[in-house]
Amino acid sequence: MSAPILLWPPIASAYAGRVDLLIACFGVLVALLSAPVFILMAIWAVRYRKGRRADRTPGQDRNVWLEVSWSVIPFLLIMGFFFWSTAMFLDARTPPADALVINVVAKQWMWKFQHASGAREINEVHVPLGRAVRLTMTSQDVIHSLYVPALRIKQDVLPERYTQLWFNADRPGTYPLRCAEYCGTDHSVMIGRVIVQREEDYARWLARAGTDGGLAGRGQTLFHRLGCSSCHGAGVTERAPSLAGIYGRTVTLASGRAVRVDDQYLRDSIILPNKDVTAGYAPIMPPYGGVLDEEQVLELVAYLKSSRNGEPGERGS
Ligand code: HEC
Ligand SMILES: [Cu+2]
Repeated sequence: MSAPILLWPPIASAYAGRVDLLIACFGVLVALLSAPVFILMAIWAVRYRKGRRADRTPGQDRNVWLEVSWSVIPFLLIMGFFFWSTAMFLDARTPPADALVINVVAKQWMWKFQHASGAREINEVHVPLGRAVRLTMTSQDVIHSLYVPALRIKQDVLPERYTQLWFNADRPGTYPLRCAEYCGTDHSVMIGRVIVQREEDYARWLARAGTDGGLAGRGQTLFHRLGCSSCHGAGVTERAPSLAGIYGRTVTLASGRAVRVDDQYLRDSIILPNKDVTAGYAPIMPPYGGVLDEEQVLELVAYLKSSRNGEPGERGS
């Protein structure tokens, strides 16, 4: 798959337009601040060149206000850009609470996507038009970086960690997605597509893509198959803490530290249970790092999150 090199990628979200505006304005500012320096340098280099009989007596007059102004005005302009870009940065880091979550697992050399419905895709991700979408991303091997030029978003995808991106595409179409972190031999073909569809087309696609038990459903199956339920089953709290409604709760660790349970905490609890042992329990949980791939871990996490109102181990056990 090869696409022509675009100097100005298409704009597929309001955020992308704001990024372009910021860059264009910053470009103009830098040009305005540096142009006088280079123009005067050129003029004076010619005027005072060797052999030219020019008046070389040092100037006597000093204009304090002129000197103050050329320090203060650029400073204020730059601070303006600082606040402008910081506001955009914070916005880009804060997905709306109701965003549609799609999981991403990167590996040499492909992109895997998991939808909450259970639908799975490789190197292609369908998203609805005009809805906030949050990507929870991790890598199965080395560091990758998910980059969608048309949305002006890019974020490193790291092993052992969940990173996030969010966007709200407002123009239907198919947009390239690339890996922006050199990740080995076939890095250059680690290319995918973001397919932005109108709500009804998206719904049709989702129905056709199937659910395969649903993401949380697959997590539930794993929960039983791996024996998690034998320790964390409903009503059993002597051996292991209850996992019902654990997401978003604050847990006290044996070290005395209190942590809020998020995706990363759940992941670490499964892969490296002895890293953060819950207060009041013996560290008897076996590590599942070697047993599970990242997609399965995400399924388990989805299950534990979905059990906000239910009891993990209760349903279907
Ligand atoms: C042999 C019993 C046992 C099995 C099997 C087991 N766990 Fe645990 N689990 C524990 C114990 C004990 C703790 C608390 C101590 C700790 O944090 O290591 C715990 C802690 C946790 C926590 C953190 C809970 C908190 O309150 O902080 C999560 C999440 C978790 N387990 C998920 C799982 C999942 C998912 C599986 C299956 C893949 C599983 N466990 C299998 C015993 C078990
Ligand atoms: Cu890569």
